[in-house]
Amino acid sequence: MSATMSRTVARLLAETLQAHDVDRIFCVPGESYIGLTNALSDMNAIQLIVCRHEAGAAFMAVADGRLRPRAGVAMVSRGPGLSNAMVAIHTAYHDATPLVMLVGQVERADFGRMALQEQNYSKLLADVTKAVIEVNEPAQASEALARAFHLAEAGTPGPVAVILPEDIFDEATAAAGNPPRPAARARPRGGGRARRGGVLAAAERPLVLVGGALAADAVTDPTATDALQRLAETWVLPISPTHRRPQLFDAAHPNYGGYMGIRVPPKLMAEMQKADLMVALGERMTDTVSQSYRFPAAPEPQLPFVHVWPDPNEIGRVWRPELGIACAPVEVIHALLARGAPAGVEKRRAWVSGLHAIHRALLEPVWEPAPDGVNFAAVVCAVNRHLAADATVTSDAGNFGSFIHRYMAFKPGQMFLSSVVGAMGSGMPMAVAAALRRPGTQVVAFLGDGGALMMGNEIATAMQYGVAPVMIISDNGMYGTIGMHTHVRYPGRPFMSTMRLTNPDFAAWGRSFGAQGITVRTESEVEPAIAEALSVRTRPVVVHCLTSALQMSAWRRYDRGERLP
Ligand SMILES: Cc1ncc(C[n+]2csc(CCOP(=O)(O)OP(=O)(O)O)c2C)c(N)n1
Repeated sequence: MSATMSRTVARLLAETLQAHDVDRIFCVPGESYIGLTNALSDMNAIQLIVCRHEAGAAFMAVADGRLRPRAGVAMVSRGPGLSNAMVAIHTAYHDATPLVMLVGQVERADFGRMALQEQNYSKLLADVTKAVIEVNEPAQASEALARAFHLAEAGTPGPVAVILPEDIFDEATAAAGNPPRPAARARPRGGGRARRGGVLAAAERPLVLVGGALAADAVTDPTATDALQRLAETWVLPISPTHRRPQLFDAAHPNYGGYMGIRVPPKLMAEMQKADLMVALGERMTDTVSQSYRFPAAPEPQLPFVHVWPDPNEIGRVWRPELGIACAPVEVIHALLARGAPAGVEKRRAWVSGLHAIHRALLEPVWEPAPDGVNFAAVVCAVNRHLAADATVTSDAGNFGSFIHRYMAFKPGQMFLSSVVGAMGSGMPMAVAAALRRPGTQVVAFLGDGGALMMGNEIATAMQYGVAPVMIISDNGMYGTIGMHTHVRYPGRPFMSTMRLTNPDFAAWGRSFGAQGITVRTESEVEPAIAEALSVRTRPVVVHCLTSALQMSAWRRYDRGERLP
């Protein structure tokens, strides 16, 4: 990218985006940045996906940031446009997903006057972004973008906003385009090798949690999950994928040590608590994974805790680790493989198989029919049977998701996408982004009736761009999760009526967009419906499941109030 030629700032920005490997931008158009859309329309290399809601556009960009090695990119208008996108930016911040948000702004001459839809983005975005970069100097537009990609992708990845005033796009500039900045990649230090290997070799009952940073490594380095499996086998380690990262380890592999999700079932947790070492390998660590800061206890873990995360700021922020390693988790896996397994790891065999046996028992497709609708377990188990080896599954937030984590046996090659921090509305847009990024593969979105009407409108975007995700909607007629929490915290108080939802016929709703619509009213209809839905592949499918509200989650049924194993 040369400095000699004069061009518009919009053209320079478009070329800089292309130089950063951007091939797709998700947007809802706005008058504040039409200069940039205009320039992008001259460049076939970047596809604009025009969405129906900025949250949808930004959730799609979040998904894209997980499906490829670069930040996802969304473009929204000022004020109302950005405000709509906030929920997805919040997810990117908590979930450590690289995201570049391009945001239109009022003209520079009007700054501070509260001009139409003007907002102070540094204030608005202070707690949900890594940086807000305001481009007030056209000559710095390209440099600002290069900085935004660098910051979004470096260390703990996250969202960066680039604020672009409406009047800069058509200005001529002779400024040079900025190429991408090479990522500085930390590796485990040689000196720490003995200690690292020593701690892991000595443990008799280690737990190894694998999370988001390893999922990111697996996108850049497809051998990462194979390497993890070899490490587990040779070093005799149990591997536990963390909350909403189930695709990192084959659930059927004998070294699978149990899913470390939201509220681990008591039997598995009791066994896990016998551990004498916990290694968080690319897991940032949250209240969810740590079972509300109890395992490991914050700030002083009750067992030696090794934290591997690509950012030293994060290690030691909440928990005091025994050992902190600031690098990509896959580097630690490779280093341990290169070192070779130490003598004596066989002593862990019984520990690994004990954890695995509990996990296998929990995976068993066991459930009872419910009196007031289809038990969603039946639907999820049917999807599990029909899921392709390279399928993508997305999940919105809600109790229906507990059935996915209890009954579906994921394996590497499959992809799982969700707002790890639990934002409703993410499931459908993420499915659209996955269907665009992984053409020809099966994409299944699980949604509650709450989430389906929050962001299910992006089925229109799927139709517009010719992709065919399958939406499976659990219609239990209420905001079930909140009903359950109300029932648990305030027993005897009404919740079924207060959390109730009046729903449309979702199959007919899907058909009105051009999708195929299927209704499941009884358990006997589940298997043929799912088999049909997953075989269509040519247009979106909506499977409307009339599910039980009494079966509150995969673990709890209202009429007995009990928690299953
Ligand atoms: C954007 C957003 N708003 C509110 C919540 C709080 N919340 C979590 S789960 C839930 C209910 C979800 O209901 P539904 O989609 O019907 O699924 P169900 O729990 O019934 O399975 C709500 C309101 C949230 N997580 N995200």
